Amino acid sequence: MTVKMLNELLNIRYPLMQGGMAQVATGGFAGAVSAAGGLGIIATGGFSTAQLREQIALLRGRTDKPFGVNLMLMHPEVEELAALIAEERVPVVTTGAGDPSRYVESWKSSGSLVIPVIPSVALAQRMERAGADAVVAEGTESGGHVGELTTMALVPQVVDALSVPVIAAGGIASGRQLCAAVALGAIGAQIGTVLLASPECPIHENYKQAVLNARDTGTVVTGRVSGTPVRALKNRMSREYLKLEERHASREEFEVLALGSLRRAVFEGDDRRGTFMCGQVAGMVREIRPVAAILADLMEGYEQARRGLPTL
Ligand code: TUI
Repeated sequence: MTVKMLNELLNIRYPLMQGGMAQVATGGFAGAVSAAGGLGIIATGGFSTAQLREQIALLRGRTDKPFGVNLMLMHPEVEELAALIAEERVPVVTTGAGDPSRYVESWKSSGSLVIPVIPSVALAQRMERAGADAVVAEGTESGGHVGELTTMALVPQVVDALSVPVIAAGGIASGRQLCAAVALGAIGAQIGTVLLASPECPIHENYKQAVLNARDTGTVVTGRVSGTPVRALKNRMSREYLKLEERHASREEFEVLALGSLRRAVFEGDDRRGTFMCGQVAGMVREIRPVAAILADLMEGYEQARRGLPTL
């Protein structure tokens, strides 16, 4: 039986889609990913409903390739954003940080493919029952809001539990890792961290440099004890956060520290008070390369890895 890979499912060149990337993934950036042959995705985290409408128009003005919108379900305007996504007939909808079940019908009836991002088998099964066309199984290696399981443990368990296709995410920055994800039963991969180091990515230069400088152990998860677990680069901000967690600080103290911290990283490059969301593969990212080169290298590395697998 031949498997339909992500590129065929989405009618794009490569089996690669971009992660949600709150505050980062504008219409311009997502358009660059789609133009390069992946699936670019506009993030809603950081945009109002009116701004999302503008970003979709901007992307559509630059490329007629398929694209997606990621609905961050903790967004204060979640209902309005969900309605706009249906109205705009966005080709692909991904979701994060919650259960999108109640919107799936409306998106599907307006013609979208619905691909929720999930961190566990139970949520994956709930998404299949709600009518999802596929799921992204995202391991804790990812940047941003993460679950507990690693990609290696999560992906095959989700593949075995579902009949719809599974896309792997978390810890994928090279062709070798894409090949491993396909070996686990995924039809493609969602990538984020590796795309931060591109000229097209609209983050502050300090953010890019911090990713380039990071080593394998350069990220940490804050909020595992209190609230929402988020993986980001280790810096003064994450250390302060962990200190608050150790002494079981109040919700207000966390809010004062964390409120606006992603914006301070993305727009100001503030290494002291910013949250530089980033995955564990930061240690593999060594240079700034155009998005098209990043995607092409991933695919070349994939073919090399496939051919290089030893027969036992
Ligand atoms: O959503 C992500 N990654 C994100 S969202 C984000 S924006 C943000 N900023 C600050 C604090 C929190 C969020 C940055 N990165 N990945 C997909 C993902 N979804 N990871 C975990 C989940 C998830 C968690 C709970 C999905 C469903 C879920 O359901 C709970 C329930 O039962 O409703």
